Amino acid sequence: MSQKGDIGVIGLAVMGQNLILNMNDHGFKVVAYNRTTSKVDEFLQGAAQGTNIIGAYSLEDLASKLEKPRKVMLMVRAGEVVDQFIDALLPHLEEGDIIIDGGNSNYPDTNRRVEALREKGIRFIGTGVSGGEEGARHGPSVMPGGNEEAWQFVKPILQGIAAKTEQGEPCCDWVGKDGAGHFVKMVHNGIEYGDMQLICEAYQFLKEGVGLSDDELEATFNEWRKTELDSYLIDITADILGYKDTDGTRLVDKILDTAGQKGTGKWTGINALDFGIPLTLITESVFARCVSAFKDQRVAASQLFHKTIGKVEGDKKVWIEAVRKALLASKIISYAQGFMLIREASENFNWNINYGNTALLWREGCIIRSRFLGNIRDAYEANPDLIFLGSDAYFKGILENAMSDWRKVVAKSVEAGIPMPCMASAITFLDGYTSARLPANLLQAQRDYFGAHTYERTDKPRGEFFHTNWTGRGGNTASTTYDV
Ligand code: NBP
Repeated sequence: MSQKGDIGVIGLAVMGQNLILNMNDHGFKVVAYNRTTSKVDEFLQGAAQGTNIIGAYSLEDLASKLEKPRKVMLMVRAGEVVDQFIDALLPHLEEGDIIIDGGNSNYPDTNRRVEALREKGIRFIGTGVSGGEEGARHGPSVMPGGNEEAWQFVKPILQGIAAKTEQGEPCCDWVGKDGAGHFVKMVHNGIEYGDMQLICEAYQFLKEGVGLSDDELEATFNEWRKTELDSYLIDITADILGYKDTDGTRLVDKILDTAGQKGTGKWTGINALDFGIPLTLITESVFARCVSAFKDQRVAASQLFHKTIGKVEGDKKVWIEAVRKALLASKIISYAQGFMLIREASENFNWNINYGNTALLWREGCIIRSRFLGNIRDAYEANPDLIFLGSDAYFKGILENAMSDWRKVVAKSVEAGIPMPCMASAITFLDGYTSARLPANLLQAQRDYFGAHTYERTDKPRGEFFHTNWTGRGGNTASTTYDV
């Protein structure tokens, strides 16, 4: 072999194979390896036939076929397998070589790996890759973070294969040090959960409440493609709603109503709780999947409670428009919450994440790609310190314009007995966030009553704490240890 490989990829499942083919299309020479080495031959004789892709049959073989500094990308199952491959690779690598983990790793693992490998002279990148098979093959959204020294070496490859915006900008840029890339990918997945659940709530309300026919539903989603809701998930929903089974009826109606999950939505919710960020919508969307999984319990409870859904009376067209506005407004809240979480992590870990750039990374290539992300990018470019996305003039305008319809839809869903956890949580969040005064005065009084947790007073400066002996039986000592 005359010329050495630009990059090695380990893992020849759906993501690995397609990323390799994408790299090859962009002129990079790729060395492919897989634990089960028969898959290397299958790949070379199958999808990779006629390309410049080279096979490797051991990690030593892989390392020997790579240009230095070596760049090795792992596209294997996240978790222990990544650590196993790192350990197995180390004897074959030299100082300055680069390992890229492109799987869905949990960011604390990436934080740990960057540090551990830095000590060994190996530069580690943890990158989110989104867009599934199609994205991997023709342009994914790529969210790299980790050891910054490595970025210059992998940038041409990762930006080369990434999706591009209409203006030709790659949906791939440096996110930040350590696990920043994987954190942003995790939030991306959480947002995906929220977007999907919001669409499902709109679908159920219109189908079972308003009583739209299959054709009307399909037409509605096709119309929404032409609005600010224009996005990949609305596109595929329109397609799914139109898809007919062999007997001519809609296939979607025959699909069992239990949703699976792989954990990244849950991780997002757990991190929101850890960071103290009210990521209500995404967390509700994870719980909605949990409720859906209780199929047998739900069937039994529906009989026990004689559950029916009330009819939503009124002009169908008026309801469709109200639901569209409620969906759009709720989506703004979801992204606003997601960016609050990213900001909190960025400040906490000193990642220095550029929020406008993050929106750009998701603009194309990934599952949440949408026109809307272009507006988010504009909002953060205009004001990088924007704390709440809904305060940006464009988004504030949409929220205000949607407000009365949004309330009407959520109120009607409660009246009709149609579950709407995400749209309801979105408006509830906004009501709380825009309330200058909340009932937490009473809450803090309760805490002080039973646990002597103290309170601040509206008629005294912030930072002065008071304790009251509410019953006359307690002492005057405040608690420093009892936390509720
Ligand atoms: P999988 O997540 O199914 O992983 C398959 C690869 O992992 C194969 O190369 C397999 O080798 C290897 N592997 C496994 Br499984 N167990 C192993 C072990 N104990 N030791 C060594 N190798 C092992 O592949 P994927 O769906 O292509 O995803 C790759 C990564 O990208 C994952 O982290 C995934 O979460 C992430 N991701 C996937 C998607 C998607 O749409 N699928 C999208 C975005 C990100 P073998 O062939 O020898 O079994």
